Amino acid sequence: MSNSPRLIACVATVLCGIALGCPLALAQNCGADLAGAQRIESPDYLVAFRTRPAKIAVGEHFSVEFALCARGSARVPEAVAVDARMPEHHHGMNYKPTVKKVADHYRADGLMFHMPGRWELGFDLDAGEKKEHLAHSISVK
Ligand SMILES: [Cu+2]
Repeated sequence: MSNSPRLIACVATVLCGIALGCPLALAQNCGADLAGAQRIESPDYLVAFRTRPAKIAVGEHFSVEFALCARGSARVPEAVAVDARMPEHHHGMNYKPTVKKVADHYRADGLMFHMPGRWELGFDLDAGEKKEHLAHSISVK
């Protein structure tokens, strides 16, 4: 891994949290190492993600690589879960993805869209008292 200033800033931000008032200039660079990532933004958080493979096939497992960044004085989430559902059909996936930290981003493995249609890929951020759900719509044929 390189010792880029961005990585150091990222690690420092995670380590020091909100109490020390670390500079969170991070949001602009969120997911900079994930080429082609899409962004989901809320006032407090930003998720930059890409799927692997990029084109999701119905009935085949895929992964999601993502970076999670806090904006302003928002507290860095302690935990994040990834899930997906079909809002129109009122059901989720048949599999529960696992999330692990990989270098300065995360990777969720074991997702599968088992039917065609519109899915909502969701990220559940848990920053203690504050919980937030960020979602992105993905249609598969
Ligand atoms: Cu469905």
